[in-house]
Amino acid sequence: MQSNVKHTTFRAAALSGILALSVGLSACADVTPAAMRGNPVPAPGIAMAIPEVAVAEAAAPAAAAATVIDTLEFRSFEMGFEPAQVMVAEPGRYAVRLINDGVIPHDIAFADGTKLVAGPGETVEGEVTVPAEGLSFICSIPGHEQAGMVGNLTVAGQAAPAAAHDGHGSGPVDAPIAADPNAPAPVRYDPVAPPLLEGTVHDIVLETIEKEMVVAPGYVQKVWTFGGTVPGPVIRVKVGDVVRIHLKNPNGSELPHSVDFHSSMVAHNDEMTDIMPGEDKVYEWKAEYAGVWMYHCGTAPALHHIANGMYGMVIVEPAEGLPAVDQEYAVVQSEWYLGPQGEVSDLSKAAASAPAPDFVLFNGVANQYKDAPIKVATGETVRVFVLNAGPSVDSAFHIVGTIFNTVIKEGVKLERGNAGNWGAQVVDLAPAQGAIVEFELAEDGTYPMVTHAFNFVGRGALGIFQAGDGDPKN
Ligand SMILES: [Cu+2]
Repeated sequence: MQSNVKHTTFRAAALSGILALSVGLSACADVTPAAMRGNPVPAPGIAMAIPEVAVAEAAAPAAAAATVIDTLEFRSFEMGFEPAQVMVAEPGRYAVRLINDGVIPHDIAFADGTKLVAGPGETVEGEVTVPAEGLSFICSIPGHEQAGMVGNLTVAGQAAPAAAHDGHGSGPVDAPIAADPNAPAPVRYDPVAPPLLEGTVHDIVLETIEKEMVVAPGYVQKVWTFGGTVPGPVIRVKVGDVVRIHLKNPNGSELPHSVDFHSSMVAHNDEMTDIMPGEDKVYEWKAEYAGVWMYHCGTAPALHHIANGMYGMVIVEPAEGLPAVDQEYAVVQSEWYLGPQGEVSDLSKAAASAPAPDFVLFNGVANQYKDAPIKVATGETVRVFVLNAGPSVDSAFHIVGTIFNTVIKEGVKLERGNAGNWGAQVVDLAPAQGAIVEFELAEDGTYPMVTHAFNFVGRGALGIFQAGDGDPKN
């Protein structure tokens, strides 16, 4: 265990500043710890500006200010605190300094409700009272606790506080989440693939929208999206096109976001960097290779931003285009790891080494094409662009009752009419892989679309293609 914080130079240089700050804080009407919300470090002399009456009121608490025992300094980063385990000599009032070395906002939220929030590169100060039994702390920004931003303050000679951290964030969920009978009906994601964008240079606005979504009948989650839907919009271009993505993170978002287009060749630390709420940036790329590609948010923890809805499909056709077919659909397989109703998905579930998603699904909503089948005419040619967005589970994409006569998976092609007349039953897609499959439905009836990993079929990975009226008997 690490002993106390490194405060030597800080203390020598800034003790008087801390004391002044303590007086300033005490002068506020509400001095409860919960009222502290990351007070920026005051400029020198700011305490002198406090009105006289406030100073007078602060006379009694000034004694409390004198009892500040020491200064505890924490650095936050993606994703942790340094130090994370701190032992203090005695219970009592401590000054707290949070230095955010990270590139995204963090906070330090103590179990008693005290919280300091620091933007990237920012330093904030406050105070906390450490009881004899110690205090645990986390970063309360969604996902950060589960990603490792946890720590403990202990008092010398006392047992460590319980690891559980009540009342903060959305900790691990052990009990199954119950369906809410009053949840609205899910919104169906249109599976029809969009047409090729016209022209050769495309300006596309992509907004990172945080919102509530019904992810399965009875289950509402606070999801993060591109463009307000999960998956985000399908972007369809051809080899040689230039795509300029205008990524916007609206004011009012809770989190920074970013985007990573697998269809592009750009430096990770250039186009894919985070943008804060209220910011925007342009991510320009040239479509050099044909394929079915993933795009996703890469902001740390990327697992959480993907698991919470930030992914979509790019179709890059060859320059000469794809042969015409009668129907085209776009299907994205992914997983939901439910958090409590109305909250974000549970990162600790998603991060399990053997992930057990609550739902595996096509186009964001469990069972939506079982409940409202995709209707085609018997015998017509059907093309499906398939992407496995994961984040972590493989797809064994299969349509019961037909055979794929064409599969183009990650640049490898099985083509209708090949010598030998080879066909395919399943296209195997690891997370982030994409494919094109083509088939026909031989007679009127229903043809279930599944991942042939059948443990997931009962968890939402079931859709129906309906040929004709769906009844083979008439
Ligand atoms: Cu994001």
